[in-house]
Amino acid sequence: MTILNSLREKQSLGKKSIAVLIDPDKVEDAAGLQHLINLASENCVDYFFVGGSLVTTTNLAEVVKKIKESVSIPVILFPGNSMQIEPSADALLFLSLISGRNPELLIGQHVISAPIIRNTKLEVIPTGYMLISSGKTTSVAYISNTTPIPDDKYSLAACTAMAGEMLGLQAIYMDAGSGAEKEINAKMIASVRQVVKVPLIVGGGINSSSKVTSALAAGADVIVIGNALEKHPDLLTDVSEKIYEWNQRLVKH
Ligand code: 1GP
Repeated sequence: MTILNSLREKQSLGKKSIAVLIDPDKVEDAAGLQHLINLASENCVDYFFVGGSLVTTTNLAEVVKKIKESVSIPVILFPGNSMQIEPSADALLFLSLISGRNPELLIGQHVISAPIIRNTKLEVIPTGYMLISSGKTTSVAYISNTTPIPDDKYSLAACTAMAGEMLGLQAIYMDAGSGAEKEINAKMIASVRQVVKVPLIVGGGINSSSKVTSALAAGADVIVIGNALEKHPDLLTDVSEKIYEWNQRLVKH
């Protein structure tokens, strides 16, 4: 089954997933990476997202290789630009930054990367990428040269997601940006959830299990957590417990 179909199936059952984001730039050493991979496996993480808005190192392939050698958790590329394509991953979020008005990130980079992707076996997941303001300027907002949607403009976010879905995008990723001061608020997530049927991925600044619960209740299907694990890898246990509890509740009812 494709990753997208598995996401759809889980969504239809109300089951939630967790994705661990690894930014190749922030991998300090092989031991730290291995620890995180092992921890993810022990805690039944569903996906690895690999990428970053500015990847300055050349270890993307090594990071993917290390994950693939160690565990069977699917690796999904989360590319900041067309240079971050690694054929040995399983899938690629083909992101169109629909919250912004930078043509390069709406379609330009896609034109450049399409023929390269065509020559790989990567599963392409067309994804509407929406940046939501989180207080301070994040790397992704700066690098993408776009203005995130203000975090109280609920209908703006809803209409953006709706348009993305009408354009045929198969998932929506709402992101406050890595290490965001404020995670995306529940009302904002719910506003988007109410108007689209595609799987909803939510990330940025999620650094506690209570924030996970709030995002799940608001309608997120996949929770992405990256930055917080760099300092506190053990947080993953709390977070995955929340997801497990949520999914168990479905089994009981
Ligand atoms: C960033 O959504 C991801 O693009 C994850 O954010 O690193 O803050 O967890 P964090």
